[in-house]
Amino acid sequence: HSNGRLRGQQGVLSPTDAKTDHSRWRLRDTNGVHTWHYLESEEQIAAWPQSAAELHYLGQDTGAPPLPKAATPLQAAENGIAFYERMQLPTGHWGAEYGGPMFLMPGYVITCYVTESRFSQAEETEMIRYLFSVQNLGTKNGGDGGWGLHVEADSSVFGTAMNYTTLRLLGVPAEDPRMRRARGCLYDLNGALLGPHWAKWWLSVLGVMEWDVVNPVPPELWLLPDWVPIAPYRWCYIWSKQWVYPKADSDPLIRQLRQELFTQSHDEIKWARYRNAISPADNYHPKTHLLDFLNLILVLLWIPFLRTAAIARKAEAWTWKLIQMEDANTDYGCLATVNAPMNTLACFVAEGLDSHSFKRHREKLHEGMWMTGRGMLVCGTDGLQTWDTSLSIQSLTGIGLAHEARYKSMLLEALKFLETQQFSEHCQGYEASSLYSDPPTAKLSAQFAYRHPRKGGWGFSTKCQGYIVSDCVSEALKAVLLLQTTTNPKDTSQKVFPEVMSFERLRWAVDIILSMQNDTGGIASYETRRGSTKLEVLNAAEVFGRIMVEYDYPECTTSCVTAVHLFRQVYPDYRTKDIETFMTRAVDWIRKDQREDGSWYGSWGICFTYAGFFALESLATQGETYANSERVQWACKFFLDRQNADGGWGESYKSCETGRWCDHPDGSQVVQTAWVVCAMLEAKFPHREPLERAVRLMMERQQENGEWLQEGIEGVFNKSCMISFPNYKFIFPIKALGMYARHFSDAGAE
Ligand code: LAN
Repeated sequence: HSNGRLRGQQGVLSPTDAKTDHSRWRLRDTNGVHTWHYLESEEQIAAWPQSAAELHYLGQDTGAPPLPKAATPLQAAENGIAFYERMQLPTGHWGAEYGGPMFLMPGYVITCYVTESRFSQAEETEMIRYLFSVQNLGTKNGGDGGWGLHVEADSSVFGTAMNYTTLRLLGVPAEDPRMRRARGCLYDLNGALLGPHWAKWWLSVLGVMEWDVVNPVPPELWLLPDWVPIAPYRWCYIWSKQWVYPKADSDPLIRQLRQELFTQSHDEIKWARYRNAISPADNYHPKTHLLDFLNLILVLLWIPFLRTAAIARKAEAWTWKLIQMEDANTDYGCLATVNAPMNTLACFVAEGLDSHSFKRHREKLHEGMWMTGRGMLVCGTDGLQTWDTSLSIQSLTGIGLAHEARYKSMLLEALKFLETQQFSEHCQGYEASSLYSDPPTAKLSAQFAYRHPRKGGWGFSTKCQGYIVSDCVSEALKAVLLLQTTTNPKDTSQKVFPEVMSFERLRWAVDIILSMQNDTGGIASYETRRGSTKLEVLNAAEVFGRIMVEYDYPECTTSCVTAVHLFRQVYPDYRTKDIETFMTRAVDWIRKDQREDGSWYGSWGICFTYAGFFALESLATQGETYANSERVQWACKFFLDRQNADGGWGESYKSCETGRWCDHPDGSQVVQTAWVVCAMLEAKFPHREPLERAVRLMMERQQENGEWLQEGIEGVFNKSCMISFPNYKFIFPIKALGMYARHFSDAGAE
């Protein structure tokens, strides 16, 4: 029941679909690294009881007791915490189903199919259930039988061809009525030949298409000088080898897929003619003529005449080296579940089934999988542990409850978790190199796979994953600082939490943050911007926009601004001048990024409600609020003009695609309502009435046990792909209710 209200997300599960026994699934938490296990024996089951968090992830009743009905916003926040606290995992953090993108499981399943390393029976059964549960059938997205780029999207060739193939590889017969519907949808879209680059790449690996259909991704690009960091090297490696599943021609299933995925006869397809063919449903970001032209040169001139075997070998060797560096720096987990199966395949091709690299990859793929009541899915990353934990801590400190004895053990565990997740080393070899300086500065070097310094930072999921992100560093730093400075209100000389992290380690984090500012003043996500945005003319992805270089984001910029702002209050003497300059330039950038209608465009949450909340927090650090700033008034007006009659806000993911506000088809959303309330409170908006109505909505939607139910999807990346943040429905309403109570005094919002 917990995941009960999944608006618009339900497909059609047939009662005859195989299902595992959900009472046997367990989540192992090894210092934050997550793996799901299906217990086979009764002894195992008896020895390892299912926790409330596991029941929650599986969409079942968690046994959380009904609570006294909240009469005031603060009581509602406390009820929310009471429920959320039960979801904390053994090592002190929070976890969640991190689904949304519909192109990740295909990479996993194709890789395991062609390397003949299968999933367990239980996993396969549940992966099939998941894909059917999100198929566009019934009332979902017109019910045409396909899949889109992400769970809430309309059907596309990419989604449909890839997930259809995945289900077939997992053993679903072509005659299943839902598969027939899916084929019908694919044929209406004119078949798999009109898929984007990515679909063509994976289907060529599988041997269902031929490599001629794939626009070239030659690894030679990586032999160019370092200042052109342009190509995705893992694809290059496999492309260069033109590797194909060796049994493709003899495998009956592959031969069937060759008939099922196309509207014309497979043998007669002239593959090279379809290199640039793409369905309008998939073409979010058309390629430029320049890129088409360059591809033509590669195909007509470079590959047949100029690319000697020696060049190819040299380029392959270098891209292989880059793959190995990525593996070493992420313990074979890779940046995300999108490149993890590609690196897995590369290691298989280069080193074989019995190599350490392949075996370790195969294990690590597991960490990206997540079990739900609707089946098993592949997450966007190996989780969101550090990010959600930092935000969760702040929702409590932000509302003045962190000193209370009843929350002490929860918060102390969370603090200790963050301590274990800070990077204590840069990428391999970095510190020993001449590039290293203290404090670190952003330097680009092929020697370190172009990685930014990372010592002192935090990542999004775990330290194991190996990448820092500007805002993950910042939010974690804030969480640690806020807890370590929490005092007993009756005796402010008394600290509530021990000093788990020393000044030394906190200053490393600040050093990292300061190294991430761009010349614009703004801050990007993983690194500083390393090339001109004009490189977008070479964007070959078709399904994504704004991906060739890093961009400045109001969200990341704000996280960094608020982190150094807080740090400066606690340690006023460290790099005082640098911090001052950093903040001034960053907030100036935020001001410039405001649009004419008073809003900010969000890149990581949907959309204007998310970014506006961050931007107003940045301005608040400079004392810029409703009382003294036209720009802030303007931002508040943008929100007030869009408040629904029921007091809430609801914004559709179409806002991200179109760059214009689009109402959510299901009306107000608890999470977005909470973002706006936080935003307006940061702005010190003086009128109570509109916020009171919003608060009432959040209170009405709260369940008896303190929980909020899942509504529409919350997050986004690359403009077109949505991704879920299930804990936001706890983190932000709790924060908003508590902030409201602090600001306006906690009189009942009846
Ligand atoms: C994420 C998810 C979290 C997100 C926030 C922390 C919310 C953001 O503020 C900074 C960027 C970050 C960390 C982020 C970056 C890119 C990620 C890791 C993802 C969107 C999740 C998946 C994505 C990863 C690169 C896979 C992308 C797939 C492609 C097709 C490129």
